[in-house]
Amino acid sequence: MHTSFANALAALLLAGAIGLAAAAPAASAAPAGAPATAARTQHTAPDEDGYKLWLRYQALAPAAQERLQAQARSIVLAAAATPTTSAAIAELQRGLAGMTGTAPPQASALADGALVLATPASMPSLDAALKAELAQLGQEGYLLRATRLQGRAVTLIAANADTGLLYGAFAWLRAAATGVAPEARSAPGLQLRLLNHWDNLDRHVERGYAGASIWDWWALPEIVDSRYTDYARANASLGINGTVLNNVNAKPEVLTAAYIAKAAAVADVLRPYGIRVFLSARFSTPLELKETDTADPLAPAVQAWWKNKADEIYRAIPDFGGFLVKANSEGQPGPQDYHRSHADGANMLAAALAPHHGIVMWRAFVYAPHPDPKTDRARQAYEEFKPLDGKFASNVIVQVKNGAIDFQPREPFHPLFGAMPHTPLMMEFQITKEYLGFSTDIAYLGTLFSEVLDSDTMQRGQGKGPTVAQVLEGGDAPRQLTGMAGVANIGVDRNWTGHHFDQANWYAFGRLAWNPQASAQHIAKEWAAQTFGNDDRVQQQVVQMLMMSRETVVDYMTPLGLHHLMGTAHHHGPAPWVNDLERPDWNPVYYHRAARDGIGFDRTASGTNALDQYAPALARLYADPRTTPDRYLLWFHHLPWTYTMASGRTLWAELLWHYDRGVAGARDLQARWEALRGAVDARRHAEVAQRLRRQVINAELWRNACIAYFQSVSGLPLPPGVAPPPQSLDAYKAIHFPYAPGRG
Ligand code: BDP
Repeated sequence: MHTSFANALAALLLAGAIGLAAAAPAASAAPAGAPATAARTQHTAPDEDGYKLWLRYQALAPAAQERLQAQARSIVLAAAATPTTSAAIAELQRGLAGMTGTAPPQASALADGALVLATPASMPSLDAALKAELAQLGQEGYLLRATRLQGRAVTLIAANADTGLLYGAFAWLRAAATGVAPEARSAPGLQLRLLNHWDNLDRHVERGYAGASIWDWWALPEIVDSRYTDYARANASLGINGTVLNNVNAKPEVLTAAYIAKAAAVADVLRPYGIRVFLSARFSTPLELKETDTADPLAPAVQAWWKNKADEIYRAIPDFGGFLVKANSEGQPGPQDYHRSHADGANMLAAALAPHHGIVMWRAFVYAPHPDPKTDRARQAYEEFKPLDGKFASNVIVQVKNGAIDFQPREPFHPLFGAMPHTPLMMEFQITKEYLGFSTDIAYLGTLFSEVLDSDTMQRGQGKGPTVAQVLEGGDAPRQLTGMAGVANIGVDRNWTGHHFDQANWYAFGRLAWNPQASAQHIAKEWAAQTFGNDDRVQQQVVQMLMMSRETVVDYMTPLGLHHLMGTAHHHGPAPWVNDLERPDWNPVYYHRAARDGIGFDRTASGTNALDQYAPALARLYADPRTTPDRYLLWFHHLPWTYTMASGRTLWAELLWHYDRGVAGARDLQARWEALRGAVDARRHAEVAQRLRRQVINAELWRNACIAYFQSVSGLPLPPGVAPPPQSLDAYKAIHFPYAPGRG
């Protein structure tokens, strides 16, 4: 056994199997573990621009450096050499060089202190217990161990496939950078862990606040930006394994030969990192390209067109993931244009992709084109999709937004989760902050995502689950497909996300897609340590800022279950007064229903009864405002301004209290950051400080405009201690943002 391992290893070494990419230059920053006091008094940290994201690999404190060096004196590949293992080794070398401040370890034969990457196939001598553990971890899971191999004390990264080794390498580096013991083993809870880019072919990013699209469609396929490799590294470090390159509001041209070649060039860069490329497909593509005279999914010519198109794509991209489709939603074409169902449409595309093992992600974000004024937009996705449960082909997964309206600062979980037991459902979160202050306001979405994932659907009764996370993971019945998608917040800004803190949202999404039951706070700590270093004071402060930030935004924008009060089209700033848009359900007044008698949307049996779409235990609980959590109160109930809250305050006073708490929270964020001046490099400190100033202005605007408006409706005086808005309601109404970024 031992000999066969040694032989295999020797063969690999001889074959030059071990990739020896040039390591990044050793970092010159002050040791991240330096005492906080030193950091406070000296301005030694060199400026950083944020490009490296959480993969900074800063030099550790001397003792930690020694420990790390002892664990990786050399690197041994005991697995088939592939572009993916080369990427893993290059990353280990880059990380070790940075964190230990020395030359990267080189390939060698097995020796004490080696860092070994092994698969059972290439290393039959692996201990039986380890092999048994590995057998449970699939193709993407990994084991990390300090163990003995052939009598040598080594650090072992073991996996069944090269992608698992890559993920294991990143996990090991993460543990080293954050100063914690690595998790002994890990495997993803969900299969599809995808970014959705809402990027157009002209590089405008719909709801993008970090500059133009990173995909330079014009330059591709000949010109391939090196940034794509760093994008892949960042995603692989989190376990993200797929990316939809183009906007769900898709153009037909993306499926022409020229664009398929461009997508193939991107796929070639991402492939070694375990990331597959997907495309958003416009349902009427063949018709619009004038290659068929209908887009009816039951027309044989249409079916043949899609089949040929799938064949063509797979010739260029053999591991193409499949299509994401927005159909019969907000003016997009779809099967209903031909009186066919969502299932007819999805299954037709699925049949074209099935021979190649591709999938269709069919979005459930739909609402009727001609709304009945009496109905409730929150009900519509459920009404259209619930009757189709069990009718989708096995390579279709329905992609459902986290809430029934639209990525609001807070929504109850979507009633479809738990309601379609015979259909795989994947989560769609929005990482870009369309409704939470773009990339100027700090709002850590780890807490938003976890709040949704941890929600009890009560399908089995109150407190009995399954949670939304468990539904996604397959619930009681193992699913063929599981997944989570996040609408990306990435652009060409040097720091990728516009706001340094918005990197945390990309990070949190990836970590939760890997493990939907992970803790948002734990993720925040990991991110803070890797992004700003291991100075305890910095780390604690940053984590506190992250953890309070989303609630702060909810407080100043949409407290107590209010929703969709944002400015028309661009969704920036307060506009609760808007009542004149083309569709009633685009107007903020439709959602808050504030009048002299009270405020809130009655979704109980006396109103639209959207509550009825939830499991009976939950519907019963939320039917009564007394047993509805305050955070969802006005989502489900229309209540008098004088309604007494659990706090003892009236609803009116409570609303004002939240607005004031929101502004105080924004100022607190600013003060906390100010206290870190000198402890964080000057450039990133200044860039965040500027945005925090802007966030305070935004919070004040929201608070003042909403109070001015709701007071004009309630007619109630402000209680003592509540400052009157400094301007008139008309003055707030006159504020417009015609050139706000990111519009659709
Ligand atoms: C809304 C966005 C719009 C998207 C739409 C969607 O405002 O730009 O196209 O969602 O998810 O939130 O399809």
